[in-house]
Amino acid sequence: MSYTTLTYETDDNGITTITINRPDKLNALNKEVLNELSDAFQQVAVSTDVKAVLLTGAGEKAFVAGADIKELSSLDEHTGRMVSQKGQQIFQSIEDTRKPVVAVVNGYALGGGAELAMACHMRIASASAVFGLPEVGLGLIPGYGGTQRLPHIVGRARALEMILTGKQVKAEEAREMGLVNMVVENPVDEAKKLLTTILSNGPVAVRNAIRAVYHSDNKRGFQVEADLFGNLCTTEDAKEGTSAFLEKRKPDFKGK
Ligand code: CO8
Repeated sequence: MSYTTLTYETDDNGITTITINRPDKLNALNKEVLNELSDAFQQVAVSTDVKAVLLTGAGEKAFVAGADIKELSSLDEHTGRMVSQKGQQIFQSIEDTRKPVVAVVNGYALGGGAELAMACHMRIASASAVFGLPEVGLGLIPGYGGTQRLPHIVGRARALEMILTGKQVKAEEAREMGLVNMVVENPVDEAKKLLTTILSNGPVAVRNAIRAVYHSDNKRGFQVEADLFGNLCTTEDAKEGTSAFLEKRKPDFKGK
């Protein structure tokens, strides 16, 4: 795929690395980045070559330093709501990806950048990572899903503390809060290792597990889990996985 503000590369294992590439602006999310991200995740959804996604930002300094503040300064009530809804939809399409999506966070993940990382299924950080929702300091609030996703990830009280103070949280504290899965020296290598482990499991099971977990915050979640479990019982993968265990051999999953 060819983009102006992103790079998009798929390796032999089906891991697609999407890199937001505006390092001179700390990878801030302007309209073009958002449109290209939207397109890239549509490609991910339809491509049979893509099995998993690693999303990161170019350069050492930032994952993404937020929405482009230059673009925010001229919004009115109508355009502000529209821009917020459009970003929410794009981030929702990332969360809805039925292939595992891991954010690799180096440096700043602020405002829309933190919200983007939260829309990914898992987050792996380097020690330089800094998370924060500084919008109140700009007279705004998070508008790309941050007020909704952060409480689910870290709990309401901690989410309110971050959102109302705008304070920055360093990598280790973010790990303790559950905002990142791990803090490691080589987060790209670690993310690829994690994704490779996930991809060794039954692909339909992985897909259904992501769906089931994202229903865990509503009462229908148990019903969804049972439906998805039942659906898996009809797959060749589940027959292969259980037979392989009983026959003491490694499973050979076909994704069917
Ligand atoms: N938007 C636009 N440009 C940015 C942004 C940004 N968010 N962040 C950094 N830049 C630019 C700087 O303007 C600068 O450009 P130039 O060289 O042309 O002057 C370049 O990137 C480098 O930045 P700095 O010189 O500031 O680098 P420092 O190392 O001194 O500072 C910081 C790094 C602390 C990260 C600093 O850049 C900063 O505070 N950035 C803004 C962080 C922020 O407030 N982010 C939240 C933005 S609001 C938001 O994300 C709302 C999301 C919801 C939107 C809903 C839609 C309506």
